[in-house]
Amino acid sequence: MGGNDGYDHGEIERRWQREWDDADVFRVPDDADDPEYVLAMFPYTSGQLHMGHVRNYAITDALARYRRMDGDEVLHPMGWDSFGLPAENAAEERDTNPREWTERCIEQMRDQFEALGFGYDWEREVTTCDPDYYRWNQWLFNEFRDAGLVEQQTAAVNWCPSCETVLADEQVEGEEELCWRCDTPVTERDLDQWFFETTAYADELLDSIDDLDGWPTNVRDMQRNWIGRTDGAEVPFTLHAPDGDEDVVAFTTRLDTIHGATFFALAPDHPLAEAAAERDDDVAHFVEHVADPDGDEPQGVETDITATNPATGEEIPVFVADFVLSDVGTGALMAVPGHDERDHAFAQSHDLPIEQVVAPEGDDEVDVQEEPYTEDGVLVNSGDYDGLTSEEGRERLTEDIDGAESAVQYQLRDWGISRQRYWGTPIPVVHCEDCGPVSVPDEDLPVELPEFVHTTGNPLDAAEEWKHTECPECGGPAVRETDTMDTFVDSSWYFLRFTSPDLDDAPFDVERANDWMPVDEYVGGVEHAVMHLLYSRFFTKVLADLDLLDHREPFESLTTQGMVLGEDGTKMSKSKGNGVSPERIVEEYGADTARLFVLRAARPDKDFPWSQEGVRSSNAFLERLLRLARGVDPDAAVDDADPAAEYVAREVAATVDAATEHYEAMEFNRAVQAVDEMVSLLVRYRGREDADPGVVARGVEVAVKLLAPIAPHACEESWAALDGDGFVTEAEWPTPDRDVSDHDRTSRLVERTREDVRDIVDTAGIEEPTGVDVVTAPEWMYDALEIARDADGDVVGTVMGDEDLRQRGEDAADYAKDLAAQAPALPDALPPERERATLERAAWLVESEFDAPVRVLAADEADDDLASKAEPGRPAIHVHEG
Ligand code: ANZ
Ligand code: ZN
Repeated sequence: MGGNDGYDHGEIERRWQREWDDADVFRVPDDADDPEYVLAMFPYTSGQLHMGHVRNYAITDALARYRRMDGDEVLHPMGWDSFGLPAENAAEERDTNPREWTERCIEQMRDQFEALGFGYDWEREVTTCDPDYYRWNQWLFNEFRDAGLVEQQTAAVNWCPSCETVLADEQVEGEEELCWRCDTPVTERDLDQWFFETTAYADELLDSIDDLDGWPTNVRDMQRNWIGRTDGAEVPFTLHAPDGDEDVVAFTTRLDTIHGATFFALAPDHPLAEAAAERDDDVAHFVEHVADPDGDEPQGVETDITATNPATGEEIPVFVADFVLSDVGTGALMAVPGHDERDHAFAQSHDLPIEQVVAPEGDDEVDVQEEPYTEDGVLVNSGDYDGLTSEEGRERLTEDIDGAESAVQYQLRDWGISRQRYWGTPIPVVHCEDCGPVSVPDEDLPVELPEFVHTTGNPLDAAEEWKHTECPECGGPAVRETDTMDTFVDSSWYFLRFTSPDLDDAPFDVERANDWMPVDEYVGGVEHAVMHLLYSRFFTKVLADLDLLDHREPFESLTTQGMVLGEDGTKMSKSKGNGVSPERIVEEYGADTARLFVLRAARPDKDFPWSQEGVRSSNAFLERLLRLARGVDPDAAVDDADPAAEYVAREVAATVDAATEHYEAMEFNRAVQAVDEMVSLLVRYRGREDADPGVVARGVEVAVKLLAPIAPHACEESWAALDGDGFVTEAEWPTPDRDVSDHDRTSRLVERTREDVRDIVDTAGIEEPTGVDVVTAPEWMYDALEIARDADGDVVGTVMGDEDLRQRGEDAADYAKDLAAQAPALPDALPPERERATLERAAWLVESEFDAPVRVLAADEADDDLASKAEPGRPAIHVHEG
């Protein structure tokens, strides 16, 4: 067994992975007493893990392992987000089919996960492209449809000509509107689409963000912005068209400006605009050939319609304009050129009147002919309303104008889930000429995907046999829906499936889901901050309303992990060649090193650059721990009569306390740092002749437990060397065996004293110290300090008001003045006995640093000169030489 004193990470890691597996240590019971749900966003099955994955999954694994050691039953599952376009593209390129390609990817990724030693309950593996999974997407679609939350709409959709697919707004990127996958400019198409009515939940989705205390602020803000609620008013204008009058409602955030509404505008596809286009070639030409909602300049054309401004009674012209969006508000707006940028630009180019109806508060003058004044202010040129503030104006006008009422508008749209692609969940609908779109009954689910065929269009369209079927309602001939679902449907409820993954008569077991949900800690990339999280929240709320769940929010706490950057500090990418392959790192240094490196480099939410040096030092750290564990006598008992032993034992207890707090805060980097410092102390202490082997053994055992969630294999190996019972993975999390509430104060005292000794040695240029005297202050000074700390303002008076201190005369008066000068920031010193005991216990550190004996003396044991320099919390020091 030649490898026994080296660190053969490959052998160690494989062996412990096998042992965990054989002992089923990561299996979790269905019904837990202390359920804790730790979840990482499941990966898309690309076939390759990158460093970002390693980080993501190392974070949840460390947390899950910590919670397990701390006594919880932890659900920490893994699955595969395995539908989606790339599989289809890969299948096209490689002349295979998406299923085979995906299955191969899953195999590879599972192997990589296993090599990294992540503790998943693989019995709960969930694969979204499995009919056993996606049939429940279909079942849920039916439920949602029955509940009135699914609709079909003909809609202009974003179309990527290269991917041949519809894109959600969120998948169209930047001002140039490029496809998120292939960067091709996106065009528009009209298609029949299926929608989930997310807008029905807009208010709740927005309002309950306030309660998501465990979410990062930026994600909460992104969700709020995405929902985009604007408060305003709806106000009807009477429009006079050649074929009659009609009231048209406009949405406005600035009803206070209505006296300045000098024209009215309709979206190009507003019914009245379409009617006008039929009467007027210019309007028709504009609507068909000129209108460009994305153009820089607002464009429009005047119609033969006029409108009455309900506030002024004036007749104003009505335009069809491309900056009026049909899916915003009511598709109609009152235009106020004096106070709105676009309206102003439009008025200038069409020579329309610009009127000021709001003035800045105070004496500032503005010229709205030059530039619109867009802030709130005081109403002017508004008749009876002059002098009101904008706020007051809005309120009063909402009350006074006939038909006006407060209204809100959302940026959130219904969620279009139709994709004209093969590799997704078939939408469970058949189209019948007589009955229209009919849901496939639950008992006929799943609607399985037909065999994949290579075609330029949608393979489902080409699957003739699959496509033609019978109408479930009338039995007549019908055609299957050939669209598949957005893969965000799959990921909107997978966290529920993990609670009962094999259930075959429902998507999840309601009772189990209620027990485990909500997910206690969810960790993943910030790129999912909007859609995935919003859709999951939407699903959860709908399921709650369908009585399938008792919870209305899926994720109690959320961590969005930062990026692993290349060594050059920029994003890792193939083209820049600054990427690092996890496989290679695992091969060369081991899984534990990779995990330790990514967790100690930064807090989970921060970016950090890759560092070869950091990898090497993580590896060296583990090797040192292992060596230490192999070198201690595990049976040695603790004999802490000795002050140095007591010092080390206290540091160990304090490290347990600190590291536990860091784990709770998921600050694994700080936990590692605390253990690192403790291990260094143990190594130094063990080098002493009189070191207590029991204290060392206890310290090493603690270090191994504290690091086990992060570097589990090396810690199992160390645990075995320490003769630990069973697996460290299943060991109990340590608790401090001593009171550590004083630790901040004692370590400050020790650190400061050591620094003072160093300063003296340096400034006096002492080459070989032969002894160090550490002298504590006389007791009366501690009394004085305590009185001063309680003093209310007059420090000198209060201190000298004490009979005993007054008798000390000048010494006491001087010290009182000293304290008065420092107040109110007076030192929080330990009581004299505790200060002395602390210094005695730490004396060995100074002894080993300077290789000279240390005496801790009370003031009356030292010469007066030296003693007079001591203060509570700051002993006087004398270094002997020669
Ligand atoms: C009159 C007005 C006066 C407006 C003023 C603004 C300033 P936000 O705040 O971005 O949500 N609007 C209403 N419907 C629209 C549509 N279908 N397409 C484009 N713009 C539309 O936008 C609300 C404002 O956008 C509304 O308030 C309306 O213009 C315009 F000094 O009404 B406002
Ligand atoms: Zn039918």
